[in-house]
Amino acid sequence: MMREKLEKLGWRADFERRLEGHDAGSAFPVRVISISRDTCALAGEAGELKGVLSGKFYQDDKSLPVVGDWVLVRATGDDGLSLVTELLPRRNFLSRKTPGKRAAEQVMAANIDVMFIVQDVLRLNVPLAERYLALAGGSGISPVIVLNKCDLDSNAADTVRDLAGRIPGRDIVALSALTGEGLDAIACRVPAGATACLLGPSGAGKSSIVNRLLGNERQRVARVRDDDLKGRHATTSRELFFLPGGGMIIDTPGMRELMPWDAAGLDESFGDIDALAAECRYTDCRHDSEPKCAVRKAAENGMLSPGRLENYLRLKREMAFLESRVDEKARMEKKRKDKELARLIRDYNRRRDDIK
Ligand SMILES: Nc1nc2c(ncn2[C@@H]2O[C@H](COP(=O)(O)OP(=O)(O)OP(=O)(O)O)[C@@H](O)[C@H]2O)c(=O)[nH]1
Ligand SMILES: [Mg+2]
Ligand SMILES: [Zn+2]
Repeated sequence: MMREKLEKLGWRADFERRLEGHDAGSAFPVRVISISRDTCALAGEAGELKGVLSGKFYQDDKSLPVVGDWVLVRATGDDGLSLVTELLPRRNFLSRKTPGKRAAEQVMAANIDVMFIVQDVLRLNVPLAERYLALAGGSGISPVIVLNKCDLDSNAADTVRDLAGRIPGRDIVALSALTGEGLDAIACRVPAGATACLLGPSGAGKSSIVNRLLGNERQRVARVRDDDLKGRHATTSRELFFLPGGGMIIDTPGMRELMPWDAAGLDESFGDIDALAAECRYTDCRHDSEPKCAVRKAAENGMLSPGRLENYLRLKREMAFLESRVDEKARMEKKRKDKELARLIRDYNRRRDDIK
């Protein structure tokens, strides 16, 4: 089938298999651009569409589509709305623990190639950057650290050099969304058909970057010295934009807290520590006070930055705590289901006895 238009939206030839079993005559694939309370903006072969989610998405545990997802829609009556009937399997996705106390997963965006971790160069927070890197680890999404507002910092080049030393082997770019300097580094990392996602704290300049790339003021940005906006987000929902070069970029609201959901990403993004750990005497070494710990030794020798180790251990502890809470939740859920099943069987037997 000809899919040129869809390929521009990020459709891959191997996605065709995901359509098997669906009636191609009535249902067709489109990509989710944005989601609001009851409708979503979609893009497909016929251009942009407005959709509503089928009721089945609201039944328990079914994952809801997010920005970047591919879904199947069916044209509905004359209200101009398409009915979203199916969520197609994701190539990958970015997810975190929902903010607050609940131990639940929140998928932020799906089918992503590049993740831009944006920070204000004057407020660079390395542990936070490492957290974001852990989010990308293991997903096949290439992370790029973006230091924005370089127009405000005459020492930006030193900061980049210093950062490169602290997180070796990472892609780092410095730019200014205000002057446009260095912005090509963003554009060239999002070639036609590729999808990028901007993440980072509020006020880092994510929406300003989008506006610069688009050449207009599509996204609302916080006004400078607007103290009213302190602690609030200028951007409140996620949205996918089409870049002039044919790539796509998702703007997201700033995140106050970031807790990666998948522990697998952690070891991958701290590969240096993982490699050192192989030399520890105990395979289950926690790099705490165990004898012959290669990781702690490296930190003492200056081979490994103590700050990096500390951040790794903190993240590791947080992830372990989160996992234990998820396990606990699953255990409670199973108990509830088992009880329910036992009740159903009891009722069934009772009714059968009544009939007899
Ligand atoms: N000097 C300077 N200011 C910038 C630059 N980029 C963004 N700003 C300013 O920083 C403030 C925040 O920018 P936004 O683009 O709204 O930041 P954001 O990351 O989208 O923030 P949220 O939407 O709240 O997550 C605005 O006042 C921008 O004008 C830059 O490169 N240089
Ligand atoms: Mg914004
Ligand atoms: Zn150890």
